[in-house]
Amino acid sequence: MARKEVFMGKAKFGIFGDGKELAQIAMAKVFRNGDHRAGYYRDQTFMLAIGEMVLTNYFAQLYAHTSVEADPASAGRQMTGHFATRMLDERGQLKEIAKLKNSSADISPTAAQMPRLLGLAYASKLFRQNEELKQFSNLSSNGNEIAFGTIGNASTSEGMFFEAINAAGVLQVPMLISVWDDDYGISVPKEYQTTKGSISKILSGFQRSQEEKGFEIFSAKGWDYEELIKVYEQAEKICREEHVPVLVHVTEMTQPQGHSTSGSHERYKSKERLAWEKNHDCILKMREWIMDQGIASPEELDSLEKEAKASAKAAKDSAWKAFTSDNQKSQRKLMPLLTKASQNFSEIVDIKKHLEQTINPERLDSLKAAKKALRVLAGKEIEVRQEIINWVKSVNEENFDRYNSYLHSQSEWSALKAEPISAKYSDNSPLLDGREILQACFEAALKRDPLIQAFGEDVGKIGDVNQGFAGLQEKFGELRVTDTGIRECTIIGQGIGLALRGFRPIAEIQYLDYLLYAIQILSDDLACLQYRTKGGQKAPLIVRTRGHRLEGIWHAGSPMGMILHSLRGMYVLTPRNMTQAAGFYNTMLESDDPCLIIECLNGYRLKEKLPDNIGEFKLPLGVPEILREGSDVTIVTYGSMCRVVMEAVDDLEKHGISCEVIDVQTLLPFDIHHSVAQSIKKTSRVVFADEDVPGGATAFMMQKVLEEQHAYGFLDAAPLTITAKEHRPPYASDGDYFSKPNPEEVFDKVYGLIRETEPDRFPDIY
Ligand SMILES: Cc1ncc(C[n+]2csc(CCOP(=O)(O)OP(=O)(O)O)c2C)c(N)n1
Ligand SMILES: [Mg+2]
Repeated sequence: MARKEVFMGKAKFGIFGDGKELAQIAMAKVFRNGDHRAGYYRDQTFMLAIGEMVLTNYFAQLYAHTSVEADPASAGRQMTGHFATRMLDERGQLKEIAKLKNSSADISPTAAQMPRLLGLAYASKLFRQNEELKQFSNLSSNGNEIAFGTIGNASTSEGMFFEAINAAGVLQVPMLISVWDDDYGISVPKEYQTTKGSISKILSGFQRSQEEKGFEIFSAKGWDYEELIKVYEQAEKICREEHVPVLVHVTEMTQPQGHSTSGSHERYKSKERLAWEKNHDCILKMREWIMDQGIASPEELDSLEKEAKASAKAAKDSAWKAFTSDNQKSQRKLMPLLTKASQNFSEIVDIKKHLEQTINPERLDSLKAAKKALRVLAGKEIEVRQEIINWVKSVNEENFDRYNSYLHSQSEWSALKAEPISAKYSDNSPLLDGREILQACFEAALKRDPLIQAFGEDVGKIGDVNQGFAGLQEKFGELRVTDTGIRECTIIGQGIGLALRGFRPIAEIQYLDYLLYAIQILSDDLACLQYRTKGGQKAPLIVRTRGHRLEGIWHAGSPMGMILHSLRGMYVLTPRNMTQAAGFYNTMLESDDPCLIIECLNGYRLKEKLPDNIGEFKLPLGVPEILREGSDVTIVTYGSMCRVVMEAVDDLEKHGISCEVIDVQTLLPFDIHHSVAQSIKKTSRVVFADEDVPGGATAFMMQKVLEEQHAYGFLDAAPLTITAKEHRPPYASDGDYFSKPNPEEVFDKVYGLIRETEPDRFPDIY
């Protein structure tokens, strides 16, 4: 039915779970309250069977109905087959998820449900093993929850599948992953996907034994109900009771209508295969089994099927009716206005007619018509013109909520609403290494909130490579401050899953250069979670990393443009020293937004004064700090570049050039009160400086300041950027000096900028 809707043009795209129904019924029988799912687009039967989706929801998503009530998973934002439950209440706080059946929000990239699945399972281990967490009975019942994963056979070819499987085996977490195996990934058969053509066969080395921990691995045929039930019952018991990860390989599944609505499988499946699929369709097989068992007669089954069809049709019709009537509400208000306007303007008669004749009109059709009508009415002093303008304004507001809201948290815990608290110092505030400032901040945090977790490569025993967590594993135990394998993508997934289940994780990526291994999952899963569920789920994960400047091609990177372009939905904080970093950690640990905090890799040994209120002071986001006041030029920078710029500015001052230096502190959000524009008003010149490539984050800052802050009109000279070279910085001090901006380069460029207007006062140096 849904497929037909697509072919009739009532929906854009269809991808369905037919051929995979029976295993999902079996899985649903062992899925209990408190459990979590991370799966993919074939799971419609499972979602219906656990009662977390009704058929009208299913059709509402197919049509892209933007109402949360109609499509609770995504409010029309996700294409069909992207399931999710609403885990947050109206205020945006977690519901009592230990008592609910939960599904994390699906995403389209194949296998990208795996990293998050690991974290969802890891949470159970922590709830069971950490006594301090027993109080959170709203989040977990003693860690009894299983994280159920589903994945297609071909998607197991992805690297992150293997990374997550290995990590789950190491961590021994209750993760029950089902592979729906239909022998194909779109048109590509298993010979091209999997060694030996079987994922359970090649994973058999993971099988646990008496002596060694590992996985329990089962397989079952997708059309054999008794076998499926038996396997899932065993799998559940081992997984839930012993916290052993389990893989269930469900083979001999079919895909009766091909992969999706965008192509037919007759193009790539042989006649024999198509015939086999027909005979092994799991609904057909189930029917045979029911009759063999004498559970129901063919007539009874016929009538059940008839009923099912009728109820599906009724659900489809009612979802369509609700969708179209909601969609056309604003158009109904516009029509009389167009009628009124068309009395005097014949062009508007045509615009109106065109809109009336549009089949299944969408919101864009009426907005287009209104805007075209307003072009005709431009400059005309008639009442209806204002009425149409008001209509446009009001639909724009409504549509902003429908299509653009929830990029970030909109709750009272939004990081932007945090009350700042200044750092306090007294006469005996000690001067410490930067890393010790951070360590004091983390210690206070771990003491304050048992849900705070820190983990990553080398974070546990040695307290990270720069010792920000030094000694804290000893104090708080291995479950709170934890080493992980070298696996950036699933370190982030571990954090996402934990955060979804109510933890406050700090996941560490050892160096900024290695964020590339995790950027996909950060972008596809974490950054868009609130958005794609329209506030139905959140994962306030703090990603901690360090970078900008140290040594060599892979330890000195500052790929800020890449980050800014791919992580909208997260906040990106770039503190220049460890005190600022601590202030941001304190702010973010109390907010419910995810963020990336980038510490300066060359700052851990520099001396800083320890604030007396290290565990409490909070820095606001989007509020720059003026590091030096000046009148000739505004220099906008952040992170490690602050020190480079300050050195240059000292020299410039000696030559009579007065610079105002602004550390923007956070790139997302960027200078929310437009203080850079205020500064340019005074200096009339602006320089954007950082260590990214040309056109990277400096271009981002320039767009913000010139366009968004309207600073263009205050400028008397062309804006300037100072950046690193286009290549990565070679090893050693000279490699750095000739690749990254240095104080002499900053001096020369700023001097040159000032010389442009006062060549007599500032003679040519070279
Ligand atoms: C990273 C990525 N690459 C490609 C695609 C396009 N794509 C969508 S589904 C699919 C095949 C998946 O096959 P399988 O995992 O066996 O699941 P099935 O559809 O057979 O159930 C592909 C290639 C995608 N969604 N994500
Ligand atoms: Mg497949």
